[in-house]
Amino acid sequence: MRKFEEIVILTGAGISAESGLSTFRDAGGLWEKHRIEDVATPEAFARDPEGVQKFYNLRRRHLDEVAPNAAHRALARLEAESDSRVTIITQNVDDLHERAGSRNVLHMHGELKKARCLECGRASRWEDDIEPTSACPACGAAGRLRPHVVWFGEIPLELDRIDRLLGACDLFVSIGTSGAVYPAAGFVSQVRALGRAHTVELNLEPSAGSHFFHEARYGPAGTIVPLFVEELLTGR
Ligand code: BJW
Repeated sequence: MRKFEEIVILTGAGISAESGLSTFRDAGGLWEKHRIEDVATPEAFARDPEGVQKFYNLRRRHLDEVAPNAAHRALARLEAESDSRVTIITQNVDDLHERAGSRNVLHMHGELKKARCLECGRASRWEDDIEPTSACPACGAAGRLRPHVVWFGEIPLELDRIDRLLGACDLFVSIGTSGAVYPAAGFVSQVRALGRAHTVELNLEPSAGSHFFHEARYGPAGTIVPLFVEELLTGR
């Protein structure tokens, strides 16, 4: 294994599956039980704010019942022990990377444990249910909080930083994502177009963009991610 200086890791729902969080598009996933149009668009929130809050309140509560798995812990170990700069770009709204010890994490689709105020625009830490009368910790406005997540048709977060990271990396690793949702699904081709980074897919099965990667390993993240991290750290 060659030595890398700037490692960028894109993660998706598959990395949290073995912790007990549902993915979206697998059999039994969230989009089998809920229609995207009912829970994951700004129009759904405008039409049925209570139904949408309920969907996210339940998922926020569920976070307290799960724990990081071996894949999250391996990525935290990589950041702590490697000489390379390691950045995780996660599409996940859970906090399992942080709870495993990762520090350099960008949440491009937001965070379940934050609420955003429609009045002042600030995102504040939020542990409990968002109620119809909940007040914004920043400006005090009542009944104006929404989940701090990125719905379909909204612009993902941190895109300028992500663009710079993709341009600078010499290793790009994609873990546990189906490659169905843009712009994240296009990151690997963006990196490949620059021609300087090695690209690796770690997933249960080939993703929609699997042919873009130089290398792929398939299996449960809790098994294949620790092995891959061990290779990176030992150079073997
Ligand atoms: C395992 C495993 C194990 C299982 N181990 N692996 C037509 C063409 C192109 C684009 C568009 C289009 N029409 C519309 C668009 C844009 C749209 C889009 O991409 N739609 C597609 C459906 C086509 N995108 C957007 O709207 C985005 N915004 C946007 O484009 O803005 C415009 C803009 C962009 C850039 C610059 C300027 C302007 C916003 C997308 C927001 C996505 N939001 C969600 C919900 C977030 C909140 C929430 O959690 O509820 O984000 S949708 C959902 O999908 C969630 C996820 O982050 C995202 C990706 O899912 P992910 O993580 O890949 O999960 P799965 O379930 O799909 O896959 C899991 C994988 O894990 C599978 O491969 C399994 O095999 C694997 N796995 N167990 C390892 N143990």
